[in-house]
Amino acid sequence: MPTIKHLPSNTDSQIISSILAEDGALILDNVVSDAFIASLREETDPYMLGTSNGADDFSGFKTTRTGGLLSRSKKCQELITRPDILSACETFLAPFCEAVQLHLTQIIRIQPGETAQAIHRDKWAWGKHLSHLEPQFNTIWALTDFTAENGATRVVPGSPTWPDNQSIREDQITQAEMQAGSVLIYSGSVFHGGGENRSQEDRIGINITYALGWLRQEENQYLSCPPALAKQLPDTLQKLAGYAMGQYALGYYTPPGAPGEHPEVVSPAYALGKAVEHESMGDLDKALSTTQSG
Ligand SMILES: O=C(O)CCC(=O)C(=O)O
Repeated sequence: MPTIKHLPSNTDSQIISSILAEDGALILDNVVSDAFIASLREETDPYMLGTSNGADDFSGFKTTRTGGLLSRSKKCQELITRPDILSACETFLAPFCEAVQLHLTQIIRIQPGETAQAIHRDKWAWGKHLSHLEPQFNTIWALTDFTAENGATRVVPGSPTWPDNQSIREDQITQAEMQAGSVLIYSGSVFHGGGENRSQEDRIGINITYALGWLRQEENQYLSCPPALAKQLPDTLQKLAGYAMGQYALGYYTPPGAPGEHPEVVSPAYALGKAVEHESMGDLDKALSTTQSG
């Protein structure tokens, strides 16, 4: 039976990055406290409990998925911007981008009687066009213990470089068993899926994922967290959500209005009331030096 490495919460980002490249997944044990989880659940349980089950096999007929956590939960905001996680994420994705972004936030509650989800790669969200690169850095924070019985994530360690059409045998799959407060970190390339819940309790995790800054986000952050809400967020979160240029010329917009009322070509930061350089599409020097050196 393959295994997932368990590492201490203070593991260096370089080590996380290299294990992730090879194994596709690892667990950091006991990163957040019971008190942290209790506060997070106080903020998010009302939304989770008001969420209907999935409408198809992949989403899970006995699974609820609750998003929009960027604006709904301050504790979730803390998880998103943890310096240790962001540093590991940036190290891992650095070969493929100049900036990372928030990809999705989702509380996944797998309820008793749920069957195992199909094994898949998360990067298939973009179709099968990205087989040559690593677009994603993913986390699932355990809000309850994750056990083999209650549906701990099924993972195929060592699978990031396998072909997309690889058939997966049961003996190549293990489960991310971990205590509440631990986090499963996994790549967009590793084969994995939600587990079957044979227990009498819910398995609850909070899935926070990041992606290359030049890709489309799975959860549309501009709609889940529109400017009126994004204005209230700290700067780091605004940028991660996408209220910043992705790189030169990437993501600018033209504010609607009367002729001459607004500058013509601006960073999304303008929508938050921030002063931006007039008709600037970002840092051209940086873009050119990246192109030349790349
Ligand atoms: O909840 C889990 O353990 C994994 C879920 C998953 O892989 C997915 O929904 O894509």
